[in-house]
Amino acid sequence: MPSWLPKKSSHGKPGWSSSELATYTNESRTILMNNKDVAPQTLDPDNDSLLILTPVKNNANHLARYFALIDKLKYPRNKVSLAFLVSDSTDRTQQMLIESKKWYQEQAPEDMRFKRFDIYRQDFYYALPREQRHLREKQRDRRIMMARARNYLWTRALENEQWVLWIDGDLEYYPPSIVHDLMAYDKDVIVPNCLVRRRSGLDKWKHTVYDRNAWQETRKSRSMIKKLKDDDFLVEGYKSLKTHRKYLDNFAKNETIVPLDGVGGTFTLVKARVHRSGVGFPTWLFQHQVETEGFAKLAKANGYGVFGLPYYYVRHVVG
Ligand SMILES: Nc1nc2c(ncn2[C@@H]2O[C@H](COP(=O)(O)OP(=O)(O)O)[C@@H](O)[C@H]2O)c(=O)[nH]1
Ligand SMILES: [Mg+2]
Repeated sequence: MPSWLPKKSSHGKPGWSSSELATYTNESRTILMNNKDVAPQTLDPDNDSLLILTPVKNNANHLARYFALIDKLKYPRNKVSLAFLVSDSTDRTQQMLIESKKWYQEQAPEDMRFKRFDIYRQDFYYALPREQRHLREKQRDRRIMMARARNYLWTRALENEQWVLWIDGDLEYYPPSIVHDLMAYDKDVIVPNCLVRRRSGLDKWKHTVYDRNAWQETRKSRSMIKKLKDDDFLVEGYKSLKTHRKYLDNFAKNETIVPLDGVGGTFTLVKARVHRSGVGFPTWLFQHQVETEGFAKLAKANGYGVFGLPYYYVRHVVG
């Protein structure tokens, strides 16, 4: 070993105190100890760079609005890269993305060009009729498939970006300032509250939480979890399975930002170093969860902070 190399990194996370470590499970302690000496410096940092990742499957009907929203984002274009993973699509999704890429990267005015615009294709041969996609018995397979898609996407697309932003292809609205707004909290993982808007009268709209995957454990949910078998799988939003979690619409008005234990993927800002340290989307049960909630649990087990904004809204199409 060259003598000039430091014996031990003086950067990165400070050592974990034994009282801090005592609050983690054995599994989490092992993960934490593995990551404790990672220094945050890289040779080619691209400060403020943002990689937007979107998995898509038969998403053609939503793509025009997807790009209209991206175009409204107040974030320097030359700092933004886009990457899509198309799977199992039978509609025009892939063709439309190829046309969009040509427009943005070759024909559009310079100031509309993205730093990168990548389209990947990977089929998983998983067919699930859209109207069946919320049946409880389909969730384990469906969410594992989504986890595979997300892992495929970030492991292929992530270069030296500093931030990763997951945006689903079927959002209806988010505020143009959202990227700066979320970054300002400087959290490892942060999500706004994803709502859906339904008509409830001639001129009336009713907003309810769409994404029930953003939650905080409660005393009741923890004691429910203690009684589970190792291979029991948890999902939200089913009357037949009460998880007793606290969702983003269960917080008081003054609770602007709250720690979470589960997140969804509709709009999720992640510091790229979280993914780079190996935290992806479990395709196996991790603490009874897979995909995005498994990701949140895994991030927390690695010592990262996971947060939600109960009163900052984005909107999903009626689905
Ligand atoms: N690449 C890929 N994308 C998918 C797959 N399934 C869903 N998607 C996309 O992932 C995002 C979330 O899926 P969606 O069905 O809207 O989930 P929901 O809103 O939670 O019901 C959307 O952009 C979909 O187009 C898949 O198997 N592969
Ligand atoms: Mg959706």
